[in-house]
Amino acid sequence: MAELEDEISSLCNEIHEFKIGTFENFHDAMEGEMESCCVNIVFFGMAGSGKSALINTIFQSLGYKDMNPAVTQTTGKEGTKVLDRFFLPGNPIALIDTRGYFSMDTKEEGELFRILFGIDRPGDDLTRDDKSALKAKAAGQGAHKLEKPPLADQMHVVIWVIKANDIRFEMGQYREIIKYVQDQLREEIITTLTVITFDDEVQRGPNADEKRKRLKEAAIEVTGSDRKNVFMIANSLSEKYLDPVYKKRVLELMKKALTCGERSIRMRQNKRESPKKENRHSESAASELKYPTPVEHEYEPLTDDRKCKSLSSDFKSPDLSQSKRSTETFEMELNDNEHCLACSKS
Ligand SMILES: Nc1nc2c(ncn2[C@@H]2O[C@H](COP(=O)(O)OP(=O)(O)OP(=O)(O)O)[C@@H](O)[C@H]2O)c(=O)[nH]1
Ligand SMILES: [Mg+2]
Repeated sequence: MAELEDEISSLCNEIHEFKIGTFENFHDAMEGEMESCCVNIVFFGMAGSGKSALINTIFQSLGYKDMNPAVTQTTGKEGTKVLDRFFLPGNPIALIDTRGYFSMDTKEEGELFRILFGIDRPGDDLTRDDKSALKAKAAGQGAHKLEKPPLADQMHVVIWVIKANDIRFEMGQYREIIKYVQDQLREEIITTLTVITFDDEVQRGPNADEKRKRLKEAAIEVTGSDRKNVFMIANSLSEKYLDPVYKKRVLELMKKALTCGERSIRMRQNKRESPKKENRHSESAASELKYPTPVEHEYEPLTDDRKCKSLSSDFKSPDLSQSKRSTETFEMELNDNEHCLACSKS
């Protein structure tokens, strides 16, 4: 127990001390690009899967006992309807809460990509009406068609939240729902971490360990997350108590999100066609300045731990197949035992 407490305290300290550049060197950053840049961690998932509760659990795990910033369904409200952003006090870390999905139709998918690329801004209404249908139609199916704001305003890591006892998940329907999104995230070099919530209910049911194993396997297949990027937790429903085992997992999730987020920023900077060409500023200036869309899809989704070669013959998206592909080899320095972040499977 004392060992667990030590691990928790050490993880907590590491996160509290996090500054941009803790895990990566941003050699290819444009002048001014990293100033006031946060690691943007976005939470996606089906409605009611526990995204907002997870944000509150993260605050609790980091010792902010009196903070429950995200609106959960238990507060008598319907759930998240506005794109919300919560900063961890004193850290360049932003947690972005989104509205839950129901079917991942074109409206919902379009909304997901607009959030991912910083086109929908914190505070924006996420009502899915005719206006959002028009926006989705205008972009078409394919996020690469959207003009993107500066990288600092885009999302850098995705946490996909799945409710353990969601029947659609158990029946394998999620696979269809998020396949296209998963391909796009990989293409954009954005790692997906998966959190399976409601572990307390799994624990109470029969054959809990067996069920956990099955759920984990299914999650790996559905979200494309690496095995070590799947976390099973029970959210903290009372402000007072969170099981230390879950607390440690939540802190490990956060540390992983920060390393993945920083690496996504570095790799996306590295793959830009003309880095350092011009100053890029963050959010405040973003509304006034128009930057050329960074050249995306230069390289195929990365597939190997140490070398990521381009030119995929089996990449399915018709739109992407028309985009320019480089024949160069894209090499990355990875630490031992680490996987290329863009690779979802080891
Ligand atoms: N037992 C249990 N309940 C949970 C857990 N996580 C969330 N809940 C409850 O499930 C309900 C939905 O949680 P939210 O966090 O509001 O879900 P959401 O994904 O943000 O929902 P939307 O914003 O509508 O998409 C709330 O009543 C939470 O208290 C969990 O791990 N275990
Ligand atoms: Mg919510």
